[in-house]
Amino acid sequence: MNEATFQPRSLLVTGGAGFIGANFIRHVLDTHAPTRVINLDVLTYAGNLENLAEYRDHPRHVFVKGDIADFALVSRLLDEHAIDGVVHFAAESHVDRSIVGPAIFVQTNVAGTLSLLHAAKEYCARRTTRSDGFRFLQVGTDEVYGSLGATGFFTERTPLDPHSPYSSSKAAADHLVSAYFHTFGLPTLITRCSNNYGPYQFPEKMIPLMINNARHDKPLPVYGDGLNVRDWLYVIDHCTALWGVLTRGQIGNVYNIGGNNEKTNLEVVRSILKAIGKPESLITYVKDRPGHDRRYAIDAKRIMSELGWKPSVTFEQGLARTIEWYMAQQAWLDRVTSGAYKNYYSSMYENR
Ligand code: NAD
Ligand code: TDX
Repeated sequence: MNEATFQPRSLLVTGGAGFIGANFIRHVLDTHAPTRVINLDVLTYAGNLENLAEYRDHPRHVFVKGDIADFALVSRLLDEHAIDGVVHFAAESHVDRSIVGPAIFVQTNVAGTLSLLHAAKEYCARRTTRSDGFRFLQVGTDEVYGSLGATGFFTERTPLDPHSPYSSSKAAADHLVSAYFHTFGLPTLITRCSNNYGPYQFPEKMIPLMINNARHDKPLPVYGDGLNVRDWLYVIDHCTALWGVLTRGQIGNVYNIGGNNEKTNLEVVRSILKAIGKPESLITYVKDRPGHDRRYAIDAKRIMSELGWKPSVTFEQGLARTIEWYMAQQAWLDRVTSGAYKNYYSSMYENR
């Protein structure tokens, strides 16, 4: 691996109460002292501070409930905490929800990202310690590239061709990030990662949903013929890749991140049933997702060769770990599915 070129002292992490953001914050607090984390999250249905329960009083973690589109709040946080890096996870992230209600995806993923970029640009202009460096890392998705046939891979040069309201809003956000780099010189980086799985993922996404249904002997709803392919990456491997890009990536670049773990949805669902000891008769084919992308596959050569990153676990190891985690954390799953998790902020954070 290359030597680190940038060591952030104070990061603004947006969307840190969500799935990947929470895993990233845990990873940074555990392994990257002395970096401090200011966690800005508005706590939509997907934000769950229980994901960071053991870190509530961590001396290097500050949680702020607020919206990325609140320009005044973001500007104040940047100044007050002398932020030298923004890691931008906050988003509406579920494709099915974007089909039912696209407007919030444009509001959060496009307008929210624009507001955040503008606050970062203005902050950089008034900073006195500019020589210390600054990074804005946009956490993007491979879905912006569209859908593949039976062969081929997405490279960083693949033209963007998003198909869902979700991926279109993420593509628009990536373009805005690029515009702020080219037009205003904001030091930006963009990553585009394949499907993540692991602890703390909201059980609307396929893997935790199937685990949760299987443990209750409920039908496992497989869209269409179940032969759509996703390229799965264990969430901790995404986090190590993000840290690598943040600290050693070349400003202005895009980095694809992927695990070379292509699986059909049916293969994944069968593996889950086998691991939990439930019958395949639970598999239920349901109406396909409109505009359902057939196949994603990432060419991650750039991050591997430039930054020396590689995944630490195979899909089989990661899935076994994930299933074990969900089976051991059934109380977490129950509080999410019952909605009780929504009271966590008011009971644990307000009136402290
Ligand atoms: P998630 O839905 O679990 O979490 C999103 C978080 O953002 C939540 O905590 C939510 O409360 C917060 N948020 C939403 N709107 C906000 C706003 N206006 N202001 C502040 N906070 C807000 O999402 P995730 O799966 O953790 O994904 C995180 C990021 O990674 C997203 O940008 C997503 O596009 C990207 N990504 C996800 C995957 C994946 O497989 N999950 C893969 C590649 C990229
Ligand atoms: O009930 C289901 N049945 C099913 O067959 C669900 C929820 C999904 N699926 C299929 C659709 C997809 O082919 O499983 C696959 C994975 O679906 P999701 O978990 O919804 O993920 P996907 O749509 O691929 O998008 C995810 O990966 C890229 C994340 O939600 C995005 O935020 C990320 O950018």
